[in-house]
Amino acid sequence: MATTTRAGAATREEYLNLHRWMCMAKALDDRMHILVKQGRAPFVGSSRGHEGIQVASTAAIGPDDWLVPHYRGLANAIVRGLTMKEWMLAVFAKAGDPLSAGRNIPGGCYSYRKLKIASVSQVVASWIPKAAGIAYAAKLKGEGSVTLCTFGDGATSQGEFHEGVNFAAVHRLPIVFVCENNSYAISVPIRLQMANPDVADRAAGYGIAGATLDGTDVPGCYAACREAVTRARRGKGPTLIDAKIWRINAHTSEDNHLKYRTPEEVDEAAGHDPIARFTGWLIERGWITPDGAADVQSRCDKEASDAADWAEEQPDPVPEDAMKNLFAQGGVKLDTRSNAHR
Ligand SMILES: Cc1ncc(C[n+]2csc(CCOP(=O)(O)OP(=O)(O)O)c2C)c(N)n1
Repeated sequence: MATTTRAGAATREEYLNLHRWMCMAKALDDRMHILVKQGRAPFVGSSRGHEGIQVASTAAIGPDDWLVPHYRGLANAIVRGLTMKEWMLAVFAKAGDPLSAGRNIPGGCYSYRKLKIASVSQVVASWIPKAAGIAYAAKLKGEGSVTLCTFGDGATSQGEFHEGVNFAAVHRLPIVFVCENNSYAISVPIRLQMANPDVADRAAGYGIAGATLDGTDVPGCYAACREAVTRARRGKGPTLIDAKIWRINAHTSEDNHLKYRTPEEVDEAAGHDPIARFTGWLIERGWITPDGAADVQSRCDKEASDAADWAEEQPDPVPEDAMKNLFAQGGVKLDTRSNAHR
């Protein structure tokens, strides 16, 4: 995890880590698209275009903090320590998949206790009140941890968004909400989703801090997220961040976005690739060369391809395990006395 040298600024080495994590996410994303076309994998919910805000926000929290990301959060999980092999075990629904033991569509629904990643769900916005609950528990227990909760612009139209953010605001919870605003909810453009496209404007209504960011600007996002995490950790309550980004691919591999986006718009989105922008920023500072950056990407591409070939050969779950890990085993003892948590 990155640590700051001064407020909001990371070191060269830490920025190079952010770059490598973004390249890892792109490599896995590209490889999954190939696997789907080859009929070897079922599905991709692409994170292309989201990588900048995802690595910046996740690097801003520490290993003891909680991550509650949305289903598009591949780069978030990579920053926490998810390996390419682990991800590919999930893509091929193998028995050793640490995310859902082969139970769910890739990246769609999972948790990973070891990496403190909780409650990824396909049910849009359902994880927002749960993230507030995790932050509430941390506050009651005096753990000192911060929760990072991410979601898309479409999720902000759900009741759960209001319930989760309002609860967090009232209880001044240590939580950072990040809207990865790609301006689409599948085919529904933002103008049909909300009359004010600036989600962070709603922060004032909840009495919390808000920030609107260019989500393709990695250093800017990192600085703003560090500030929000520091605010949360100091007991100053939640921040609602609106990071504007471009969805480079279709909603998922099941979606044909040319039914509702023009080819020109799709080209324009590709021109807002956060990896290209951040690579340019690193090159300008002399922190990486163009060849060095290309080398990082091609190494990641090879690792993703090798991870896929390896994962495909791993054992499938056995039928007898079909119900395993779906329900609590052996009963859970709850202490229901009021204030028992204190
Ligand atoms: C409660 C619920 N309603 C509808 C859906 C179908 N659905 C899946 S993803 C999605 C769009 C969500 O858009 P957004 O929150 O902006 O995130 P994005 O996928 O663009 O990152 C919808 C409507 C769902 N999964 N859950």
